[in-house]
Amino acid sequence: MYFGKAKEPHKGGRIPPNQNATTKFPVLHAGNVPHYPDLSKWNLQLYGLVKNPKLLTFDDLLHYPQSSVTNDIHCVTGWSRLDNGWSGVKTKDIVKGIGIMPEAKYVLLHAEEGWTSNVSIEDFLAETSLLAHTHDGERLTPEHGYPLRAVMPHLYFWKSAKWLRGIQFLSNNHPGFWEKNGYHMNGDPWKEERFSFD
Ligand SMILES: Nc1nc2c(c(=O)[nH]1)N[C@H]1C(S)=C(S)[C@@H](COP(=O)(O)O)O[C@H]1N2
Ligand SMILES: [Mo]
Repeated sequence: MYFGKAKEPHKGGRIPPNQNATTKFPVLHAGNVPHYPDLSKWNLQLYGLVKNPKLLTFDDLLHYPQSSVTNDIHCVTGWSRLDNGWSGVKTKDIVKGIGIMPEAKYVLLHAEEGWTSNVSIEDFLAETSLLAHTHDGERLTPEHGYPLRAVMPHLYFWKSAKWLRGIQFLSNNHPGFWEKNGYHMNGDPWKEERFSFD
């Protein structure tokens, strides 16, 4: 349920209920924008319920298969941005060789400053889920998550952690930053899973 606006019919089937398309790219986050003048200080940790934990540098990441996808993003505050071009590494490619254990059912994404978001392992490994370094042909700007962000377009955009630093595989569903503050554990925009009471 969403109290902000009257219900509208889906527009052309691409805009989830009670969302409005914008051509702008709003910037939304809690906390500060990190800056990396030197990418050698950045790394990405894959850990938790995996047989082979990994610590990847940005250069390692560029040696994985690179994918480009176009998709629509839907922010829980009501804006949707259509036709975003993203490039990076698909989540299903980044997990190759880490040996995810069968008990791993959830993923907690860790960003700078301790910010987190939680998703099911199916949502994390969805065909459309990407770890992106590029948006519409340009490297991410600091505000939009440089050097690496998650993009899971089938969920509200708050799940898509900017400034990603860790991917933790867990047996239980740990609420992330917004989820602890009343946002939905799943966050499917087509079902309007905005708040935990929806
Ligand atoms: N690390 C981090 N990632 C985050 C957030 C945040 O506060 N911190 N906010 C989320 C929210 S609520 C949204 S809508 C999108 C916004 O991404 P954008 O600023 O690139 O549009 O980032 C998501 N990722
Ligand atoms: Mo958001």
